[in-house]
Formats: sequence, C-alpha cells, structure tokens
Amino acid sequence: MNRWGWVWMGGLLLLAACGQPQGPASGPGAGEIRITLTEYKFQPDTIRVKAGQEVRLVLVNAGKKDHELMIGRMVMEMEGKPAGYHEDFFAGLHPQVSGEKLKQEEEEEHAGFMVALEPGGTATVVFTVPTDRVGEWEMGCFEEDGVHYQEGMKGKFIVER
Ligand SMILES: [Cu+2]
Repeated sequence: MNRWGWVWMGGLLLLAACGQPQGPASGPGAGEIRITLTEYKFQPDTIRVKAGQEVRLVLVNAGKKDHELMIGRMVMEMEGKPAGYHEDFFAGLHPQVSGEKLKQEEEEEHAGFMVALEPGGTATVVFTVPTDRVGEWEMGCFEEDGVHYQEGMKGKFIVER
C-alpha cells in the first residue's frame, strides 16, 4: 500500500472509532416514556423498551374519568367482564411508584400490578426491564368494570432484545 493508502485507511479507522456507541444512555431523562391516558386511549398506543433498560413511565391522566395502566398477557375475565391479565408483566419487578392523585385500589387479588389515576393525576413508575420479558405485551385500562378496555383503551408494550 502506498502512502495515500495508509492515510485513507487511517481515516476509515478514525471514522469507525467515532461511530462507536458511547455506552448506554444515562443522565436525566434516560429511558423516560410519557403516556397520556384519556377516554378511551393511551397515547402513544405502542411503547418500545429494551431488556435490561431502566424505564421511567410518566403517566398523565388528561381525561375526565379515572384511568389505570396494567400490562400483561391473556385477559382475565371476572363475571364475563375484562378485569386484568392472567400474566402480569410486572410480576416480581417491584416497580417504584410516585405521583399525585393516585387512586388506591383495595382489590389486591384482582389481576396484578396497576397504577390508577384520578383526572389530572400523574404517576412515575420506575423499573428495570428483565431479559425474560422480551416479546409483545398489552397495556390496558379496565376501569368501570372493563368498559374502558372494551372501548379500546389498550395498546402494545414491546420489549426488544
Ligand atoms: Cu380508562
């Protein structure tokens, strides 16, 4: 290789070095996902996260009714009405929840982890996505005996490898 060949190759190596990822994103706002809840939808209605990532879900109830977020698979029915999921995405994750106008639900036996908000309420849910949750999940609101869910208040929660 002549002299210009080496210069050319050096340039390529430099480019390759600069193109390397800088490691996982960190700092304020990393992994923060904002979801707005209204009658009867989640916006956005498709969420993508990565296994191993720390996620901060910021939920905002911008509607006129109480709304909730559950994430799971296989809708569970109680008395013929959708009431949550048989498989809870949050099982064993112990997400940290903080916020305002959080609705306290007494029904512990009823289908997994849930964050419920009064109108104008906000919540921040922090958790790390385990690698064993890779795949597609559903998020849903089952308020008013499942009416919100039946009205289409659901979305996709996708965990990528
Ligand atoms: Cu709802």
